[in-house]
Amino acid sequence: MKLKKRSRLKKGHYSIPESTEKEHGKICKYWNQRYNLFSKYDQGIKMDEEGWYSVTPEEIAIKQAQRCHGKVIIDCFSGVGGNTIQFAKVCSSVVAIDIDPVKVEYAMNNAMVYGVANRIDFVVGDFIQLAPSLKGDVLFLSPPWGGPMYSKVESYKMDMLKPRDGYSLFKIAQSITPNIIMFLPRNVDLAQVEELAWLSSPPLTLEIEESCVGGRVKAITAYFS
Ligand code: MGP
Ligand code: SAH
Repeated sequence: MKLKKRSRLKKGHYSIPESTEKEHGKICKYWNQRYNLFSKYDQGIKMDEEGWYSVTPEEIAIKQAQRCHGKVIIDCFSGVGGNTIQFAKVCSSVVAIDIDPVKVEYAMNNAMVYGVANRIDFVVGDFIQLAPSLKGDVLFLSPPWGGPMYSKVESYKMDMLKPRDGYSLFKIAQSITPNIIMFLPRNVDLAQVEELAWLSSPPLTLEIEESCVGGRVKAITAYFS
């Protein structure tokens, strides 16, 4: 059975390791891009299914982190650590929060692979509940988009974000700092993103960036300040 699965892999692709093989069907597309996700993938990176389809590719995470140089950053939905690791390289301090203990365990492991684990405070918890106790210069929001099917709608609406709609998440974030970065689907309704800036008083400045890997747009990053 294992041999059969392996033989179906396209020429030039390595076989998927034992631990990930059972998830092969769902994550194959992402596994093929593994070095774009983590350049040090082969040095012991750990992923789960949601991690595979949600992690921010390294090229994008590096660019996002460069905007936060020297700041205290809170990565509110840190997943397996794609962003957290790059923040840890350039920020003065990093708090990484995820509600799923397995994600936090994997993020810690992955941060160790990159040699930055000692620069990060890892928290297992619900961002919504923790928000009143959080303090930082910049908040990074990379919430669940509702799975890989996000791209099937023509225009992705703010109320499709999890665990709350985009307006609620943004309002909670604003109670901590006006410096907010949101990582959003490439098919997001940009008028709704602009609305977030205008709903604030005074309105926030907003810069929208297409986040690319190898020149291909993967998502949108919105920088509010
Ligand atoms: P994708 O559209 O599933 O992959 O996700 P790809 O390779 O662009 O698919 P293709 O078939 O169009 O070629 C693109 C990127 O979006 C992923 O690499 C993640 O960084 C990000 N992403 C995807 N999802 C489903 C989520 C999510 O739920 N939350 C977050 N924060 N990021 C996501
Ligand atoms: N940027 C991350 C991917 C984030 S995916 C990376 O590069 O690896 C979104 C994450 O939000 C998931 O890991 C999920 O477990 C987490 N999550 C969902 N609800 C949450 C909540 N209420 N509080 C904190 N984390 C949450």
